[in-house]
Amino acid sequence: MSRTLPHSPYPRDRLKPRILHLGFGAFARAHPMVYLHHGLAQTGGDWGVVAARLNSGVEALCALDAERGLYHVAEADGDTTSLHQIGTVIGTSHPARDGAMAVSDLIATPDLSVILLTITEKGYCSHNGTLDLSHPGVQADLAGNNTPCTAIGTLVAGLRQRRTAGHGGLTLLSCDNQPDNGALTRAAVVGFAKEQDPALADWIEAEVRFPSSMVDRIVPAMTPESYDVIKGSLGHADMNAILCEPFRQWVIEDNFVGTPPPFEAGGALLVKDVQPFEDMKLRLLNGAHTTLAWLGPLLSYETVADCMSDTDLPQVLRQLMLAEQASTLTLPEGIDVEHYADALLQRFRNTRLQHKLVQIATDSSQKMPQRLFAPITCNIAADRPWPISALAIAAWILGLRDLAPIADPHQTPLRKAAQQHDPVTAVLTLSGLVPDALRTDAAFISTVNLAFAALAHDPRVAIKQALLEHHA
Ligand code: CS2
Repeated sequence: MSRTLPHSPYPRDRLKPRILHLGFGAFARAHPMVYLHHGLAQTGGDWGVVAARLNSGVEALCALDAERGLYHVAEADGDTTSLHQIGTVIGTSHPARDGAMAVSDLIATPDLSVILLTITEKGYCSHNGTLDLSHPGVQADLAGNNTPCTAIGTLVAGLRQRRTAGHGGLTLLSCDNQPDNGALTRAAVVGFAKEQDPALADWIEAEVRFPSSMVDRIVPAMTPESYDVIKGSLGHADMNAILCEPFRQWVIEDNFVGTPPPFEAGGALLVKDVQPFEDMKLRLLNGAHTTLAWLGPLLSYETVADCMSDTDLPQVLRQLMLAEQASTLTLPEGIDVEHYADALLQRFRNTRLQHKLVQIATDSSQKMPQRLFAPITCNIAADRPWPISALAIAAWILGLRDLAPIADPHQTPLRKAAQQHDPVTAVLTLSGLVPDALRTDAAFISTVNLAFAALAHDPRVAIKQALLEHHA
């Protein structure tokens, strides 16, 4: 299938299909594959990857096949661009090209040990930490005969085949930005299996491990300019390449069936408890991202780095992180949160990334709960002010009302609610969106309403006012 290339720091012909990566997009190329690449270079081994997607992206997988899985990752900041040729992918799979059961067939193959997931928040088809049985995709997969369309249905179909083939369990490792993503994956997979076959659900609970993980690397969607940068550094085009920031972090719960792939040798941290790392990253980095994604357009900015050149926005983020989010966290041992926040602000200033706000704003209804609603709930309980978080939510509702539509699984009801006479109440009381404790809290709604009115009147003044509130 592949041969050792002069550039590969490990023999590619030894790699076997031991890892399946479901949802193989830009982040997969730039994050877990980079860890595996460096790990294999350190320790060797046979940990090859089959890159799979279920919906869009069959062309991207074919393009990867045409290069025998090889592609480049460019890590860029300031004047520096560092290139790595990644050789971990040994094959690809897509149901539209290879047959409806291609991916689940792979799950049942004896060499397979780990399934990596980057299927985005909505891919888990879950609500409040459990499988959403009213989700149309879940209903279709439960009604259908073995030709799943959701990631969860595909995983369960594959695990059923694996059990029948007698190959034993494996590890399902979520790499999506969700709190307790291991437990979430487990609940969705086991919940789905239970609906079909309780004995299969028992087998999964006994044989499959679901470690949680915190992933961090800023990987913007590729643009013509980023392909040009890569061409400039490489001397030729690579349409499979990815440009990202130099920073990367991966904290993984040490909970694998058998020996884990050499992620640790590639720089990952294996720990007993991921949660403090997850919460810190989701609230500080992702919470700040979501805040910029909606406040930035009100000041006519298009990228994260543009926002960082603003007179007020860097301070808005610092206050959000340190005055509103940090106090809601149990920090991982040894972390200096001011240092962490300042390092994040520095990462956001990376002008080489062209990280579009609209990319971050996508699927906001799936991101708000862990990034903003959960910390607001803690702040309300502790009687602490949360003026920047209120602005962020108000800016989201204003954007839903006034901006061109941005993809979101709840786009239709959200946009309809945002056109109502009182958009804040209409959006925040939609069912299944905001946690009940907030949805029914009149003080929460009126705080966001005030922020909304201020932003709609004059975003600059509203932002300056919110900044002053922490000093009041
Ligand atoms: C971003 C993340 O699009 C988004 O929602 O906040 O993709 C972010 O860039 C990564 O989580 C950084 O690790």
